[in-house]
Amino acid sequence: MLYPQMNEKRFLTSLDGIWNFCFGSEILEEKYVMKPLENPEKLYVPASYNDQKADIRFRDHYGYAYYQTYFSIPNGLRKNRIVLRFGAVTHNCVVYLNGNKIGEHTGGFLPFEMELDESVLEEKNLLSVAVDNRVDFSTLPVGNESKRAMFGDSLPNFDSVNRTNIKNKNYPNFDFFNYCGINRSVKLYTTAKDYINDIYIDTKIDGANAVVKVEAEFIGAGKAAVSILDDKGNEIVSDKNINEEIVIENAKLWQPGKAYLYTAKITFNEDCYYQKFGVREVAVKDNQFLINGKPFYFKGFGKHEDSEIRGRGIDEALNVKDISLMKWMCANSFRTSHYPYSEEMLNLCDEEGIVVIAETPAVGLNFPNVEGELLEKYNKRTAHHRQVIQDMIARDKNRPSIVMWSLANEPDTAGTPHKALDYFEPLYHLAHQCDPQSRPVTVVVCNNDYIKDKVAPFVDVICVNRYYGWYIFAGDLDAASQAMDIEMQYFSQFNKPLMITEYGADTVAGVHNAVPNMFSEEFQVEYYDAMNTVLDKYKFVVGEQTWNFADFQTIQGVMRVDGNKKGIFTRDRRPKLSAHYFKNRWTKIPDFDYKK
Ligand code: GCB
Repeated sequence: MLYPQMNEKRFLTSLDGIWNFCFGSEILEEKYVMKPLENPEKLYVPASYNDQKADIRFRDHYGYAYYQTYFSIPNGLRKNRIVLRFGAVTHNCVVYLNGNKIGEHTGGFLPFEMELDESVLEEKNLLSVAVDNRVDFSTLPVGNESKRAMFGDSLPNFDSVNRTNIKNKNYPNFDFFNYCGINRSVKLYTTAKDYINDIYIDTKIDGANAVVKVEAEFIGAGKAAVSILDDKGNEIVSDKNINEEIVIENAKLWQPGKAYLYTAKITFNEDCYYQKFGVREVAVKDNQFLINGKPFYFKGFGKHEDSEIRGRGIDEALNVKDISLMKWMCANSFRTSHYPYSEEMLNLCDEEGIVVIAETPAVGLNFPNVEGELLEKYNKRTAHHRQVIQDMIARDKNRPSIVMWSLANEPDTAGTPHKALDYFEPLYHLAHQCDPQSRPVTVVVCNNDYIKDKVAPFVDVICVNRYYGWYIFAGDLDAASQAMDIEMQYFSQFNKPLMITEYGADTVAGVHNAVPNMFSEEFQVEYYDAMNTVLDKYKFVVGEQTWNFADFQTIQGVMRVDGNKKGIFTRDRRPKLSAHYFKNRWTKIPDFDYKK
């Protein structure tokens, strides 16, 4: 799916701003979508609704919420194809225009769009969006079906409280706040009636030159042409055919930290699109991860899209700040844990040379034997997982920043190892097939009984989340180091690269101690230093990504003090001691050839 753009043939505008809003129940009610809302709340779009008001209903809502706005299309544009595009609505939604249903979407982290034709458009249009925030066994991320899972109270005395008296709410099987609503921009754009629907770019390095293949999908018949522009907008190759091999002489590579972007300009009848791309190759060879043929070392983070007030809503200034903090620390990469991030963040990574591992929202997966209603939900979830893999790759396939796809975070791959492998094997092949660049594919695992896991050694790069010294051997860094060492020895047999995609310790900014105790800033530094000493011993360990870049909000619970505090930065992006520790460490670790 192409990112919307304004150019000499396409018009683009945004519907972002203050919208009308109200809460509904667990069923979709037509009265909130057919006509203007009565006494609506005012809310900003795009942003999660949860933290926008000092009102607990917003934080704890369960079920549908309704958004409305008005727009008009200038008469001069109405002869064009008009498309309404949502960057992301979390989690499921149904869209209405002037009381007519015009679309729906499942899943909260990817864009979707719909054409608005004359049959639905009026002079002044009422746009209504019904948004459902419920997570359960059928959704990604996965919600718990049992209320008990949250309370942990299995005593019979609490039975009646658990089962009957508690109002319905979300029970996430994941450790981030279930921020919901219209989280990314809503845009309107136009194209000609015959148009460019999609573009696929692959590049190969051939000595000093690059060989570029541009494929495209058109709606309608006509003549298409491709030209290539350099990063200043100068045309360096002109008037080529789609699918023709294009040679860029003395090509500049897209490198981590040194991005260089070319643009493929595609024209088709009265339509035109400018697709940026980079010349870069990715490969896994033996136990190395190669970018442009050289062994790359990942230095960086697992992140979240999370901030005060906006929740999971897009904040481009924050994105700029985060990338600048990464560069300040000499980090080179992050993983879009635990869902696909906004296109705007990935555009920035393409421009800034930040290396990205792109993850689906498949977090909280397990593979129990289920029947009846749960089996139906399980099958729905499996189908949805296939769909999000396809849609994520369709959206992000041309991005040079993305070097690997993560199909899931911490599925229970050791509990039912054969079932898990049967589940992931087809998804692994699907991801490779969908991607014109066939990037490496991984599944991020965290199994205490890791020897049973068949998925981790099956995928292209073994990605492990590990909390020895925190959840296991809490506070005992000696035991933690030994456990980490034993696990690395075990994984070294597979002749594949491994990276630590999460490790960390909750750290309350401002808590200091001469003797490193858990939760203090000193402990976080000692913890990372102990773990890094082990990781540095192993050549096949090709990267370290801390958990987390910044403190983030989670569901309330005794394990979380106003959220997860494993950030290297606080939620408002102030460095903890460990930020200085990693800045010092990563300044000395080169992007390439760290472990010769
Ligand atoms: C994990 C999860 C991550 C959690 C983290 C933690 O393994 O992947 O979502 O936030 O642990 O802090 O417990």
